[in-house]
Amino acid sequence: MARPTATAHIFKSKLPDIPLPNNVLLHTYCFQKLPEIAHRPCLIAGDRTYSYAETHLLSRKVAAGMSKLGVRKGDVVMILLPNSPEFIFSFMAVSMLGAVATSANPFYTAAEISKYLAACKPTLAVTEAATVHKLDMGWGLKAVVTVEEPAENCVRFWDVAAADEKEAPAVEIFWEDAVALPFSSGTTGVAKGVVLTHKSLMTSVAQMMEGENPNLYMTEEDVILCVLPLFHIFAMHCVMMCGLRAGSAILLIPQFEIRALLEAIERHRVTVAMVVPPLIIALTKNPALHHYDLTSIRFVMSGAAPLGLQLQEALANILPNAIVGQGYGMTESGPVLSMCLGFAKKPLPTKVGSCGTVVRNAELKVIEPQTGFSLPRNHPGEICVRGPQIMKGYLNNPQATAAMIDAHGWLHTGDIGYVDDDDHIFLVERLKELIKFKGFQVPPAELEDLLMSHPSIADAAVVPQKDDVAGELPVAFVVSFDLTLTEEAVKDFIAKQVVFYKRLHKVHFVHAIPKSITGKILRKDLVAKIASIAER
Ligand code: 4UV
Repeated sequence: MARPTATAHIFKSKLPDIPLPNNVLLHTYCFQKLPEIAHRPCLIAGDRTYSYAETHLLSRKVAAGMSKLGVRKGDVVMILLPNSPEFIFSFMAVSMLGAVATSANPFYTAAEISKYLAACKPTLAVTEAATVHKLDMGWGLKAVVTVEEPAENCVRFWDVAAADEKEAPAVEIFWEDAVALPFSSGTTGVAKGVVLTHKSLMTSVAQMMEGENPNLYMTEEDVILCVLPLFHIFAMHCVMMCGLRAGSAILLIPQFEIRALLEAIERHRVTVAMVVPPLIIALTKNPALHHYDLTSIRFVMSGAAPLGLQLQEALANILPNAIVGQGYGMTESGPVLSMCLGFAKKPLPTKVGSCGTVVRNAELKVIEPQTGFSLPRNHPGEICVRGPQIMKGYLNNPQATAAMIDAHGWLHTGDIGYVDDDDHIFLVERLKELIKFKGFQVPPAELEDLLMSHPSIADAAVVPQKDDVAGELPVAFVVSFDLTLTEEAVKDFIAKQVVFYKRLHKVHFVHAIPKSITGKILRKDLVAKIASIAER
């Protein structure tokens, strides 16, 4: 094999670059086909279907109503909802107001939500009555909107949505203005607000949907499954934004229950499914699968976590008429880095295990982590991406932004992968700290901070342990001089403070945490230790 040199090896999509729309705001772009599709189904939620005309009108009404509640250009609105029409109306309304939508898991604990509130100080929150008690009003919330009957001192969503759409203020919004603020821990540290602008998100949708041969071909005939949470960038982008742009119907599933899901797929003749690998495991292992007609599905896109070869093949066998492929995304990269070309209008050959090729109108390189040299084909290294779609930066954190996006505009993903002779991208491992439980982010630094706040814990490190179902599980190594401290007590201490998927699976008591001379936790050593324990 050729030795890496200082030459820049830059990889592009197999699809040609195309002129992308310029200066179009995200909501305008998503609803641009409205005149042609006004009466087509847009959102399906239980027995209620909203047409495109209704969805657009309700988004405008909610914008007018939010403005009456004091939301101004640049303000942050927190959406803390399960998958629902109200999530989408709120998001689009915020975009129309030139405000910024931040979203988080409604199952988060009050302490987790408070961290987000403290970081971005939203003006308004839209949530469920059962979640209101988790909102600390001390961070400057002017009002809380609830989707059902209002909790005390809250406003009813449908009263907000009753506003006269003509009263929504005319605001001057620029392409470079922020529109979404999802949180991500990136390559290191705790979760940070990721500033995504109209430009980044509109471009990212356009990279999927534009051109003679769109990379992600979906039309108004499609019914897209929305079972992944809209508060995470994958569904927010690929289902909500791309789905609206395509004029497809979006089938909203608020919570995962396998039989109800299968029934919904059959009943609504779902054609496109965006999923994460654990969901594929749940589907393929469930004997009930064979009682449902799933033949309407024409493609399944897996993302957010590695999809094993056997699993991909198992699903392909169950759905012989469907293309099963992967998308590779990251909140900070705006979000899509690469996409399976089997989803294109005129599909190109795909390879099992590949995440497709880099999106069009963008560049990708693979670098040697130690030297930063760009590597040729077939050499694994850190994947970097550059293009108009990547984030503007982390909210109020220039240092973390500079660590992620270098002076030449390359975003360093912290993922190790390579590009093969046919431009296909294969991910090999994760260089960064991040743990992914069923595609959900579990930032080790957050759990380490919590562990260190325990009076009997002197030092701690959290690393991933491989798991067939969840992908990875968080496991802690703890130094404690209190010999009475038990594994259960440490687990309980964390469980009380975090959402279910951040709970510790195992706690190992050790004499010291291995660290480099600069004090960095030697995570690879701990991961190796877990593997050796598992082998015993
Ligand atoms: O920041 P985040 O939580 O973001 C995501 C976003 C996923 C996608 C996937 C396809 C899309 O089309 C899309 O819009 C969004 O998960 O986590 C980013 C990290 O998740 C891992 C990788 O380590 C990223 O840096 N990851 C994401 N996709 C894959 C993956 C994949 N297909 N295979 C393996 N790991």
